[in-house]
Amino acid sequence: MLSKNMVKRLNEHITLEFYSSNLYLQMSAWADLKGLDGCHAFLRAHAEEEMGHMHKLFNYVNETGAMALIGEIKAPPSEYKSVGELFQKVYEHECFITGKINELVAAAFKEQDFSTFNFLQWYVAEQHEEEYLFQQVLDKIKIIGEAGSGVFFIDRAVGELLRQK
Ligand code: OFO
Repeated sequence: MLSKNMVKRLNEHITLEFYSSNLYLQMSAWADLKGLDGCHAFLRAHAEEEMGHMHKLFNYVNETGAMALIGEIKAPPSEYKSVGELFQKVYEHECFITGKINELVAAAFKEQDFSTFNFLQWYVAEQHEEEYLFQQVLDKIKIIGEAGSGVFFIDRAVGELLRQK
């Protein structure tokens, strides 16, 4: 049985994971429009992953006798100056999500809700992987550079990262 406070916090996070999925789906449309097939596929796949994160939380809340609630989800931005700016925003968003997961973990620990504490460990590990993944993308963008045909090679490198997953 979850406390009211924990249900509220977990439900807020369900909405955030939904937003993450919409954010990357919207970004994939931007990439598609720019002819960046690798980035499009990568972001599209990541949007699906985020939906998985949302479902996992959604099920957990329901399994513990509370009701999962989807809150209001704001529209994600749709304009980016460059592929570099887009992935910088992705990285910043993932760091923000990591902070939110850390807050949840701290709250579960404080309440001695060890079931939720244990459940959240999956998200802790996942955030580590995601920050690493998007740091890799930013590194590649920095190395290749966006000038000239750089964007073509960045797109190829991002598509390759998806194949390695
Ligand atoms: Fe990108 O990990 Fe969920 O939000």
